Amino acid sequence: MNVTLRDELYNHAIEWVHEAGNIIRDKMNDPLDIQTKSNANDLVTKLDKETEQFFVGKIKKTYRDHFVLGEEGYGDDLSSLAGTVWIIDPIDGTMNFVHQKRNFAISVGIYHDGVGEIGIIYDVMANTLYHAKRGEGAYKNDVRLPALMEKTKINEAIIGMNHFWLCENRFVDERAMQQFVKDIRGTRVYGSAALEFAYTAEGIMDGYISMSLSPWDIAAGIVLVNEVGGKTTDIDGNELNMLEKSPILTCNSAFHTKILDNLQKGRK
Ligand code: 2AM
Ligand code: CA
Repeated sequence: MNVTLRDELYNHAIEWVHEAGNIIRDKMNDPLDIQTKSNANDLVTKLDKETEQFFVGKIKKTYRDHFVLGEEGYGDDLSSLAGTVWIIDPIDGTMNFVHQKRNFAISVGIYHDGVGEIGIIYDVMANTLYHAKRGEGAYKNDVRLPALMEKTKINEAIIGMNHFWLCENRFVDERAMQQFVKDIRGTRVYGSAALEFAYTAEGIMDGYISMSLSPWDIAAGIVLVNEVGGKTTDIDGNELNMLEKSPILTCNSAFHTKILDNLQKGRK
């Protein structure tokens, strides 16, 4: 992708993310009109939908030939990542948004011919912007994030994961995962995949695993994690298909094989 165009997209994306953040903060105490999607705990509100519509409106007006892949379905129905595709989660961590009014993020990944060029994750209530351009490093606000440290000791690792890994599940033997939790230093559950990717890029967690994430949950995060030398794959170590849901692992590259080995131990 042409560097001048990429810089322009980056500036527009950051401007729109801040505008959307202002709208969310202004309206979040109005009635949210909460509905459910795939199950009773998969929430969506009026503001998720309005925020996605805001982005689709801005993008389609400014870049007629760009595509949008968005969680709430106001974008395009894509069967390929050819061209420039904005992959957007208007509110990542909707349950946190509804119940806690914090710990949710706007996630915008911009891909060109399938390559992640720009990643932006905005923690709306903390007013913290994680942002990256491929090959130019990742930033938290104005501070460049250092490359992730070469770590070796899994017993010093903090891994983001939720309790579903420890209950009976269709991916791995829960007893193998219970042992994994004992072997590492600690686990964390933040409830926003985008923020968990951002924290992994920041190096305050060493990795994050999730059983089923969609492209909009991870598109921006992948670019951030790549820029600090981290690695993102599915839980078999395969490259992700960015048009499908996948079980995912993102982490400090030093731990990639070790975490995969643990996931494989009781693989069903
Ligand atoms: P969301 O808030 O945009 O739906 C919660 O652990 C994380 O998983 C959030 O990033 C959430 O994104 C994502 N997620 C993906 N699919 C989900 C589902 N079916 N139900 C709840 N959270 C889901
Ligand atoms: Ca969402």
